[in-house]
Amino acid sequence: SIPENQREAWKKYQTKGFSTKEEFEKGVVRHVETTLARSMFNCDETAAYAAASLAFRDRLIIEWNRTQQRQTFADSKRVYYLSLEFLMGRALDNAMLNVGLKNVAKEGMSELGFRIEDIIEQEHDAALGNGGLGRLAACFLDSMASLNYPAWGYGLRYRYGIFKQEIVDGYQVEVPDYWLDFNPWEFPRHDITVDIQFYGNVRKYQDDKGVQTAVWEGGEIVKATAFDVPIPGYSTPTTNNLRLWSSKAASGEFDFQKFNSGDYESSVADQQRAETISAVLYPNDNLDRGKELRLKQQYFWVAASLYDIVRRFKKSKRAWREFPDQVAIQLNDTHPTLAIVELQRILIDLEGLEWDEAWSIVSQTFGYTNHTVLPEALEKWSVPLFQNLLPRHLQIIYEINLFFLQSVERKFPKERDLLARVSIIEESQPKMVRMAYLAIVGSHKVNGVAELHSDLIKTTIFKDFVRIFGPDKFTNVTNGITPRRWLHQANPRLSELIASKTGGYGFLKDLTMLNKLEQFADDKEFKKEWQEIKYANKVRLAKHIKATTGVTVNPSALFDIQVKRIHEYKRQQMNIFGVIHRYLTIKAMSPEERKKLAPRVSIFGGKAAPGYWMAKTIIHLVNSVGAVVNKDTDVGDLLKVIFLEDYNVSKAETIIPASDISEHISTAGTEASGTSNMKFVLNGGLIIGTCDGANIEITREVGENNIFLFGNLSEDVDELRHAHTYGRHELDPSLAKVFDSIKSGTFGDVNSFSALVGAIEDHGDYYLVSDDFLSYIQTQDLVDQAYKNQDEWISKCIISVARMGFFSSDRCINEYAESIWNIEPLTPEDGNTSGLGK
Ligand code: 73E
Repeated sequence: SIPENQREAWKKYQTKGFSTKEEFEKGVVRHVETTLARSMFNCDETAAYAAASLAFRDRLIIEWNRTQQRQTFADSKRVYYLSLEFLMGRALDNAMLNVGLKNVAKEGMSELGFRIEDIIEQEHDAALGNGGLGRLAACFLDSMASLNYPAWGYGLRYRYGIFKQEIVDGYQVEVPDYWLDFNPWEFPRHDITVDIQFYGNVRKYQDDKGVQTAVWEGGEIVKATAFDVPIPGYSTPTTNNLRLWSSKAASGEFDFQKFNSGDYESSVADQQRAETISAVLYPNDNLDRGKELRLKQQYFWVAASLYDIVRRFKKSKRAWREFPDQVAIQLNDTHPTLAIVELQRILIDLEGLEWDEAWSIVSQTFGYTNHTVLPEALEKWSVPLFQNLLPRHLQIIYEINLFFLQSVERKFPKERDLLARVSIIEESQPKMVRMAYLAIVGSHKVNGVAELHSDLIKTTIFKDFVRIFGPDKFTNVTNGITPRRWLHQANPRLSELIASKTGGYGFLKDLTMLNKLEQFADDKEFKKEWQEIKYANKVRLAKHIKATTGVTVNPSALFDIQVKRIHEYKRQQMNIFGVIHRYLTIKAMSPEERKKLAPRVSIFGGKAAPGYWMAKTIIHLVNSVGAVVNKDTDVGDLLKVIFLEDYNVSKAETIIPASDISEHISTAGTEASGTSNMKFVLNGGLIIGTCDGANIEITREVGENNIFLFGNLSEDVDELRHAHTYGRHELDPSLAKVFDSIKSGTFGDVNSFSALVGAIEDHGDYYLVSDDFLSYIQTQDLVDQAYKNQDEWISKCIISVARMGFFSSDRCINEYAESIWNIEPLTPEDGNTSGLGK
């Protein structure tokens, strides 16, 4: 309804994004001179990064606006991905590559006197996540945009992301990650706010017709403000939105009443308490600690997101029953499960729907992804805590549970044990709300993240629910990774080589095209180039190692890498025990024998949760072993042990392309999927691993000859643990020798590591380190043998990469879209933006 003449004026002055080098440079200089108030005389690399990012941001936001308009106009179904974690890493390189203007930017920056690599390095990682779960969410955003799905991410705008890890005297020290000093990638939406209520009471009353209504009153209000982050798709104009919520006291900067009455301190305290909600990411991976502030974060984020989603739906003036045709909401683990309760509350308390009608809408809308079977990670909230913070929600949970248990009783009369087992409320002291059960009951689909994991949840933790709801409610969607970041961006030379043999960069949109590489597995020239690229990547990592640890490593040695969060179930302790075993073996050899050995660099990296002592002890042991081994002249280049400080997304982009072998050695049945396993293989590294998570599917794809599998199977784990408990547990002899060396003080203070050794020797060896140790070191010997035959090794690597097409997160998102969300892509008519594909 805008008059024609006004339309014309708008059109005439419409902002256009740059597409040439000249336009880019113009944008950069303008930002340096106006936005940053600098000039060519004081434009350092930080300022150049800022200006280049702002130039790209200008471009992104134009496509972002168009995408949002297009999606609003089409009015088709959207998916909302709710995740407490989005581990995005850096945005500039990704934006340049996705819009196809990296070369333009490179040349432009060069003319202005900067190297693009140095500019990229200026960016601070957006580290709003712990590990695999958060990075998966980030890969999904990239795929959803690249495939043109109308999709939004919703999360929290933490002021502090995951802590920075420093290693001081071999110990982990945590340093706060304040990342918001300068963040050009977010758009504050001070006009988009939602008031979120906490605490208070519920008053029930009956109206004239005898209808009962519940009113949630009192308590306190916190304001949520939206910050939008544009998510550019690869080689498409689609630019989706990631909306992050930030918390603030509702009454503005100060409570003026308190202020005027002289109570300045308490008015500031209120303010700070509200801001605490979005202040910090909980640094626990695969662990639930049940802290009230965490529940506050969850409700704050879920309530703001749902308000936003419902507001958007209501604009369409459709009937409520159409809600599930317009909206799909995916719950990334149980962290957003309150969304189920909140939508039910909105529908019955605020919109006046009947319970059953509301519940049918709710349960058709949600899908729940489970990411773990570890008991310590399954979320439970104490009922008293819930009652205090969210009194109305607790009532609704009780009602949901009542109706659910009634339906179970109808279906399975006389199975009283079953009712207790599946109740959303655990009858413990205090009572607990079981979030996974609530998520299952309130969703239409539940999925695991790799085949083994999806089978395990059906036969163990959610077995009863399969009987109740039938097997079709439970499904598998094997995880994937975005090849844009994890191949094209992290390993540009390999990407270019692949493009030269597969007919261009099409494989970045359809990763199965990698299969064209298989015909070059024996091509001499191709293999030489392949090897040169791997070597160059190793040289780059060796430089990083030298610069950060002072240790010189030989790039021709076998690089053996394990980088991931430190956790007993991931068994970094087994890796370092294996390294000690290798060290002892070398020490016992004659100089002649040593000459036959394959030199190796054992590289570790990863953060321990600040309160996880055993994980911190593992880090300390790795560093202590490194300190001894790296200066031992008997050993020299044959073995180096490195701990890389502060493993994060941007470091992963340097580390992963440099691996020869990487370790994915969790106790069978504990790692739901793993995703770095996929990244390593995609970058031409082989893996040593257990039959766990996605390793199994990787083996199926690449073939058993191209992977080093070892260890007990998940079906044997229970029995082995049982045997340990009843004393039938003999320590593996080679492991016993390793323990002897630790106990004799070879690696420093004996007491430091007694808990680590004790967990295996005396406390049941829950993660079966001793049971798998022999098989592990034998398989490592096979790795050594295989690596000596470089020609065959490279062929294995090429064949493996050629067969990795399945593990693209694009495949994964298409599966979600089809089998869970029921949404279609919305392809932009103009198909392509200028400059793409370059
Ligand atoms: O196996 C990984 C999986 O690849 C799993 O451990 C991880 O999710 C990845 C993506 O599917 C995961 N993280 C968590 N649970 N599973 C978790 C739990 C609580 C807090 C933070 C993270």
